Amino acid sequence: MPSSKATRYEMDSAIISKDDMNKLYELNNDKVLRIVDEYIQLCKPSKVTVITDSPKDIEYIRQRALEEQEEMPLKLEGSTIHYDSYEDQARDKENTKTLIPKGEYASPWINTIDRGEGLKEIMSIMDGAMKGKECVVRFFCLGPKNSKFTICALQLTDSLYVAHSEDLLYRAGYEEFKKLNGSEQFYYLVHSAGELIGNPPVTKNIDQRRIYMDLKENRVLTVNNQYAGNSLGLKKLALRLAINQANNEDWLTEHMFIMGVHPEGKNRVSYFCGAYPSACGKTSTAMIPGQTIVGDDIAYLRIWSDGHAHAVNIECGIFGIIKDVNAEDDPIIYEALTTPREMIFSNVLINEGHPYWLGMGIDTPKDGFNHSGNWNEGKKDKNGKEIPLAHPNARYTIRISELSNADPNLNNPEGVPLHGIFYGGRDSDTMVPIIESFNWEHGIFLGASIESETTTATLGKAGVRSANPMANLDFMVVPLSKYLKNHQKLGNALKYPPKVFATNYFLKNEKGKYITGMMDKKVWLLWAEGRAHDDFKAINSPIGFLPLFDDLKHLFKTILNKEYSKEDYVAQFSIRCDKLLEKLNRIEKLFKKEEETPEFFWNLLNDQRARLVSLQSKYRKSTISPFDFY
Ligand code: SPV
Ligand code: MN
Repeated sequence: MPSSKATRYEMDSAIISKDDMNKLYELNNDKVLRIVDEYIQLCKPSKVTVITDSPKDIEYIRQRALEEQEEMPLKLEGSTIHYDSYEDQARDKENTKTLIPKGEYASPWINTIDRGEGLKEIMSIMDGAMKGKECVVRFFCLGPKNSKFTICALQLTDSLYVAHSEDLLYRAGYEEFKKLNGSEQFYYLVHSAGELIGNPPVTKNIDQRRIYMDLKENRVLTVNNQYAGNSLGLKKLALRLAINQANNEDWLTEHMFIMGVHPEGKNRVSYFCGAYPSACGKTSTAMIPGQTIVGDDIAYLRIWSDGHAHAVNIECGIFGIIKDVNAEDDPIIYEALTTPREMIFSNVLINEGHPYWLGMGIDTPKDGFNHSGNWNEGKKDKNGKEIPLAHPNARYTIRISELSNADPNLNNPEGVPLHGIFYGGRDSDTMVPIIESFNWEHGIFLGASIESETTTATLGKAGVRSANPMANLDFMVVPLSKYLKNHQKLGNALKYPPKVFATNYFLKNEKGKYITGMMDKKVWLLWAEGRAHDDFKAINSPIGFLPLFDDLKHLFKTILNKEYSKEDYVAQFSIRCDKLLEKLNRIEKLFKKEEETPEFFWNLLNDQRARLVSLQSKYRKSTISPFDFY
């Protein structure tokens, strides 16, 4: 029970100042005090600093990150560079585990460890992990302030880079914590980069890297890492806590962008969310020219009184892949990254104080400093692998408000009403570029069937096809069956459920060449927006609603000034029955592993299969042209 006057803790005055103690007392929250006390005792930092929302405190973090060389200033004013260890360049799936109490069911793809055992292990690794370092105590707010969506989060970290990144990525929450009025309803995230080595200092004991989710306590403990996907409590770590919470309530936590779509000459904006696995075009969809961005990574969705689902971006910044950001393909981000402002580059090449990355569209230097240290072209790592000039998963961290296409509703406590949802994968030979689901439940089926080829954003081999329901599988901490039922429940409670679309930007021909252009996604997007307003008719095909040729031809001409041919249409929108049936088999196999996959899901899968089989036998061929349905 929260008390009206928080207990006075006797923390060691040699490591925490009276002023800082008072900042904690002012929150009037016993649980905050308890947590800070417990983890100081465990991690044993030599200093503890409490950071409020004041500009002075925030500036302190910026300065300290530079002093500790966790970041180094670059020539472009306001920008800095941070490096993670050569072996710490992506999310570590293997050592990211959910603590499961004995006897509780967990889906087979959730990486788990017995709660008691896991806590014992990580507490022992964290014991003394902050020795000789400063621990900062930070307060943030997931989602806009003063909103039904708001979740407060407390972060303890000994990484000034983590603390600084969170300033760019999350809303300040010290004042929001006061409003909790002593309530224990908040997440807490404790991180230590552990022992550091080298210059710039990077995590030494990578083999002791652990990221453990404790749903029972709404906490995440993470140690011996720096890469943001493993270290930033509020990002993929709080995402997992929120997935758990949402699935025990009546809302959704999704790995989704949120964008405003602005069809020309129509005087309306329609909001869309989209879930794509890493490096499958998510940020580039959210950044399509002429549209506005609310968020690029994580959304909360709630049933709203106007009958729509409303969505908020839980973040207010972007931790984006920098590879292939260039003036032509990503003009808005490129412009932001090459003009002065506060931003953090990570794991890119630095030469004479300027950052360089893969695919930036300009001549790049043959030497400099990168995630491997001093670098020159041809340098190999200890496994004999040639080191590229920057890591393919190198990143930039920037505030959305710094972008010219920031949506005015970014911080709206009501969120934005959703008209559509996109699911996208990376698939060279099966799915059409865009398809609309028959209805909400069929949309769940499309989302649950996302497959993609693995990328460099997770450790391990790249290029392997894997299923990734709702692009959220990496973060799943509840049984998939429960998650699907929760989706079903939400849509059924909505008067106006969003229309659901599956996209695939990666379709190739037999020669292995992409058969859609980089910017074609703008056409798919505006077709979907039009469908949400009944502007276009569609083909009722066995796998969902397909666009009509004339509509696409018109959209290609008006949006991209491109001639769209019947040959393009047939190559892109033919239904590949054999491939689709193979895909269904893979999906079936996956969901059979799950206990209690809901019946509606099996019905959808079986119906889809039956429709494909009968289509194939009707036409006596396995690839059916969309014109056959005219
Ligand atoms: C992703 O990989 O999905 C990201 C970056 O958004 S990370 O923080 O690594 O999750
Ligand atoms: Mn992501």
